[in-house]
Amino acid sequence: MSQQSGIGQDQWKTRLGFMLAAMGSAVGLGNIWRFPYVAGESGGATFLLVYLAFVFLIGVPLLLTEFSIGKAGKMDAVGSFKKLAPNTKWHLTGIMGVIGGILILSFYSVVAGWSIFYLYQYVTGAFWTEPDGGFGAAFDAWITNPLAPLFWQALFLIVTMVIVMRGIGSGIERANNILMPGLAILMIFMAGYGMTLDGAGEGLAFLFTPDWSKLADPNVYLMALGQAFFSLSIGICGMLTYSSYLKEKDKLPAATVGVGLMDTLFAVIAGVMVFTAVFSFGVEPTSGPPLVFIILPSIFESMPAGGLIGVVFFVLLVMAALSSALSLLELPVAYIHRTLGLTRKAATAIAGSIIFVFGIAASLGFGIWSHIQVNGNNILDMMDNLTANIILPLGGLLMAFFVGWYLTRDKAIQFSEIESPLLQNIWLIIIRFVAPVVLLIIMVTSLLGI
Ligand code: VAL
Repeated sequence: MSQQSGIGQDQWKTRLGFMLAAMGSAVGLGNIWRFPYVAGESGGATFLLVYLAFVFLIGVPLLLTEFSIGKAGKMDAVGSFKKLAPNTKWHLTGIMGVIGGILILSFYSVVAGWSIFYLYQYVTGAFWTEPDGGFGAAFDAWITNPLAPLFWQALFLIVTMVIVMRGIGSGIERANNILMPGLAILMIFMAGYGMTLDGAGEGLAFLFTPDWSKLADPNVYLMALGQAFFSLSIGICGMLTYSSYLKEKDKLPAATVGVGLMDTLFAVIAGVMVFTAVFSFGVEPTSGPPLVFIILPSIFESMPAGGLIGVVFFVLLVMAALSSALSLLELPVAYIHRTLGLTRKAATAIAGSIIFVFGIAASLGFGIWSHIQVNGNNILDMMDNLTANIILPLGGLLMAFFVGWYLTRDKAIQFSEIESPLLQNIWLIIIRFVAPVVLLIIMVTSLLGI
């Protein structure tokens, strides 16, 4: 335990441990479940291009901004703002982050629960052959079932809670030390396998040959921005919370770039893995959220040893979901732990229960509450859109203003730990001008429905 960190928080044992945990937070369902279908719906390679531009132009500098606040504040999302800006309203950014984290994990755990159930179906061999009525009907029957998905969702949340209860070094860090290398090996294997399929070239073309006319579609920008924020876990203060557990000597800039690069690499590898399979079996890449639950199982079924491939795929999906869920849960846990003065275990039990209650709504939104819709979006879609397209970019914008404008230039640079004067200036220009302007334009455009 270090006295430098607030409320006797424990710390990452090593810088690598922090990096793996932050990568674990970034790489998740966002890369494997969300990225391929959002890219498929929003223009494939054109989307990828805009996405990459956002990740490196805005995402990575904002990630460093978020890390800087946490490392300097050394407390949870709300406490860090209070410490760095006492008697101001800046801590509301942290509160919004805590709410955002709770909302994301609520729907995230639904999809993670489906993933564990699918894994179970592959392990028992039930999905090695097509179920009666096909994989589409099986998926529909599954998600509309009111009770069974809740069981798997609860199981996922319990595993996440047990790890978080054990703390930073012995819980979250240790779990990510196993999850992340395992995930990397499985994903590289799957993408490599995808490339050997006949017709894989078409999938690669879809992902890597841009259609320039799509650049005129404003929706592509909103979706790419939302995806960049979601994927890098920026704007909800989960990364801020993680960086508050860093030791003073562990520097931020290299870790930030490492996380950005790895997350992007994982998204591209997931894209290769999914689209090579999708195109080699002649199915539509634009089938939306069910892509990995309907299309991929049908493809696995017609592959040699497809059942085993299914096992590997769903193992990796569950691992990715778990490593991200740890950061989403740690965010409210750290806050509740400090403000209510509870033990970590009690704080985790409270946060996990709140999340499960919201999660029930997201799950039932596919079945008995499917009549609750806004603009054709069910409860899960609403939570997803509200967080990815509004709360995350708004959180990012507020953090950019906080570090770029509220803090003095010297403080901002000191907290960022960037050493090169050139990079310091570039980073400041981005967080002061470029990121706010781009974020505002995209958010206003989307709110006005232009
Ligand atoms: N960044 C993660 C993901 O891409 C979570 C934390 C939203 O899935």
